[in-house]
Amino acid sequence: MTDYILYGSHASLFTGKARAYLNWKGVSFDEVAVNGAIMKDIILPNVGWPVVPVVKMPDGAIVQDTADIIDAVEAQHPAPPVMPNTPLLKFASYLMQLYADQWLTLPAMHYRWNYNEDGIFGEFGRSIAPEADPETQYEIGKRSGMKFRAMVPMLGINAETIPAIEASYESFLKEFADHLAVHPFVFGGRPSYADFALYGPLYAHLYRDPESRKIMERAAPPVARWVERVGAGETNGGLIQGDEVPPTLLPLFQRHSKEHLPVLAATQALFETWAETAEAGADIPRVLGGAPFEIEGVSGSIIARPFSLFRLQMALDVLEEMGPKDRKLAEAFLTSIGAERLADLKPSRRMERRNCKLCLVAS
Ligand SMILES: N[C@@H](CCC(=O)N[C@@H](CS)C(=O)NCC(=O)O)C(=O)O
Repeated sequence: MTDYILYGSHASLFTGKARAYLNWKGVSFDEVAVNGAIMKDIILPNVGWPVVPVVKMPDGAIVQDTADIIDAVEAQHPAPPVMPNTPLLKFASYLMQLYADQWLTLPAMHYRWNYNEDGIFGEFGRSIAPEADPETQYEIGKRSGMKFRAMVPMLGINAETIPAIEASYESFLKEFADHLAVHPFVFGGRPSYADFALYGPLYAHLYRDPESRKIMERAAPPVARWVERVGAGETNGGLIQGDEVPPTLLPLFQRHSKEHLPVLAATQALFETWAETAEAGADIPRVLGGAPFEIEGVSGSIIARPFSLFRLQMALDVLEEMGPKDRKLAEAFLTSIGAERLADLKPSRRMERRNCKLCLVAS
């Protein structure tokens, strides 16, 4: 009997993140592909909305959200910790997660749906209905996949922005490859929290989808090798000594600040307006209008997602817990990546996850 069950899908970005983490952690788990019956019997009754991944813990508890899954498993198996235990690297890990979960999803969604669509519909169908014939599988997969495909224009991916999204992604790949020439993983000789966060977009959509894979192999083979190392759960080596973000990571963080911070600021403004009249404990809408962005000099508009502010809150909590010496180091780091105003983007009302949903803190 295995201890954990991971309900997810091979093609899913966030399932990839959870799977790679569980593999590395070395816990025993079974992965179960979500079909209609599992959605109806396990996910909807426990989570309340259709989403993957979901993990069943050894005590039967159901956990959703990759960050909550990692926290729950870490609480059971603390060694070795997935999170660096120095304040600045911990802060930078959450910041990398904000980038990976909430912004690198743009190239991930673009390449999947604009380069790999047919293959993905077939794959979704095979996973949901393994017994059906290929044509039926394709139709079933298409029905299920259209929900995700519909996200593409909402993320601001369109004819005008696509060349800029591609240029930014290819630059990101090269910058990450430059880092990997010095360190095998984000913070040294073994994977940690930030690696699993980045693995989400970089594995399922950008490495595993065949057309995306060709681009990664052409532009940045070391990143493809890193994807393989993280997926294999490599545990050799240790994290870097000291509490300094490796200089080779600064270009990645700078890119994130430049592209994503204005979106976070616009999302925060929309959130503040909504929060003025919201009751304590209220469910937070998943989308609150639109936010302008600029990428490689091209303007676009993306749905404003309060969940991004929640991922930011996770990082800012670490910043706020720091003593004066560490805080000074963190502020110097933020200045070096063009994110001096990050702390100002903190919403005035605190958010939490309750019953697998994002809510205002009830107090
Ligand atoms: N914040 C969640 C995101 C999970 C997520 O977006 N999963 C996708 C598949 S990769 C999904 O099921 N989306 C359905 C939806 O968002 O409605 C996590 O980290 O687990």
